[in-house]
Amino acid sequence: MEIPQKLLEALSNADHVAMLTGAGVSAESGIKTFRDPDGLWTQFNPSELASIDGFMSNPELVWSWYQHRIEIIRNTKPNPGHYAIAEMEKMFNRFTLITQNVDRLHQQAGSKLVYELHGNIIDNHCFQCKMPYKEEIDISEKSVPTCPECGGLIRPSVVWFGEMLPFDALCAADEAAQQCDVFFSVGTSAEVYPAANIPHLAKKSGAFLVEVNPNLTALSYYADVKLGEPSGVTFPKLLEEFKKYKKEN
Ligand code: BJW
Ligand code: ZN
Repeated sequence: MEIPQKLLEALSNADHVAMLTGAGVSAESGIKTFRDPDGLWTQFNPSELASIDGFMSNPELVWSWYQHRIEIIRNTKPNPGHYAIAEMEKMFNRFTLITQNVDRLHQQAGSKLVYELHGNIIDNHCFQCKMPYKEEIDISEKSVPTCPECGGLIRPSVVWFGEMLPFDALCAADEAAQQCDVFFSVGTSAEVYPAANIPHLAKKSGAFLVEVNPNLTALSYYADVKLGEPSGVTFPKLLEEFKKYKKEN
C-alpha cells in the first residue's frame, strides 16, 4: 500500500488533526461491525435491541444482548490500528479523536482524549432518573437490575436510535471538524447521523479529508485521499511513512 505524498505533506503542515472512528477500527480485534455482510444488524433487529421502544417492550432481551456483547468485548484487545492512532495523538499540536464505538478500545490502547458520540457499553445508568449505576453486575442474573434511588430499570450507557447524542461530545466534534487541517474518517459506513455529518462539516470548513475503509461508503466520493486497506494495516504504515517523511523534509 502506497501512502500518497499529498497526504504526508498535508500531515506535515497540520497543526490540528481530527479523526472520526467507527466499528471497522475494532473489526481486527474480533468485534463485529453493524452493517458489513456478517454485521450485527444482519442478525439482530436494531429497533428491538437499540431503541427506547425496544427496551420498554422487552427490557430483559435488550439487557441480555448487551451483557453478551460486554462479555465478547472484555475478551478482546486493541489492535495495531488502535495503538497507532494513540501514537498519533502525541504527534500533532492538537489531535481530536471522536469515536462512535462503545468498546473503549481506543482508551485501552492509550488514547487520552476520546469523545464518545454513542456512549459506552461498560457503564450503566437508570432509565428513569438517569443516575449512574455503579453496582457490580451479576451476568448470571437474567433480570434487569433496578435503581436503588427510584426503582427504575438500569440500562447500558449507549446511545440508541432516536436518542440525542451527548451534547459536549457532539459540540467538541463539530468544533474540531470546523477547525482541523486534516480529518480522517475511519472504519465507518457514514450512514448514521448526526455522526455522518461530521466529515462533511470538516471538508466544507477546508480540511483535507481522508477515508480509511476497505469498502466504498457515502463519503468516499468526497475524500481527498481514500486508503483502502484495513485500519490495522493502514495506520502503522502511515506512521512509519510519516516519520520517514519528516526526517527527510
Ligand atoms: C473497516 C474494517 C477495517 C470493516 N478497517 N474499516 C432518516 C434519515 C436520516 C437520519 C435518520 C433517519 N431516520 C432516523 C434518523 C436518525 C438516526 C439515523 O441516523 N439513522 C440512520 C441509520 C438512517 N440517528 C439517530 O437516531 C441518532 N440520534 C439522533 O439523531 O438524535 C436526534 C433525534 C432524536 C429524536 C428524533 C429525531 C432525531 C442516534 C444514533 C445512535 C446509533 N447507535 C448505534 C448503537 C450503539 C449502541 C450499541 O453498540 O449497541 O451506534 S447503531 C450503530 O451504528 C452504532 C454505531 O456507532 C453506528 C455507526 O456504525 P459504524 O461504526 O459506521 O459501523 P458500520 O457497521 O455501519 O460500518 C463499519 C465500516 O467499517 C464499514 O464501512 C466497513 O467497510 C468498515 N470496515 N472492517 C477499516 N478492518
Ligand atoms: Zn433511578
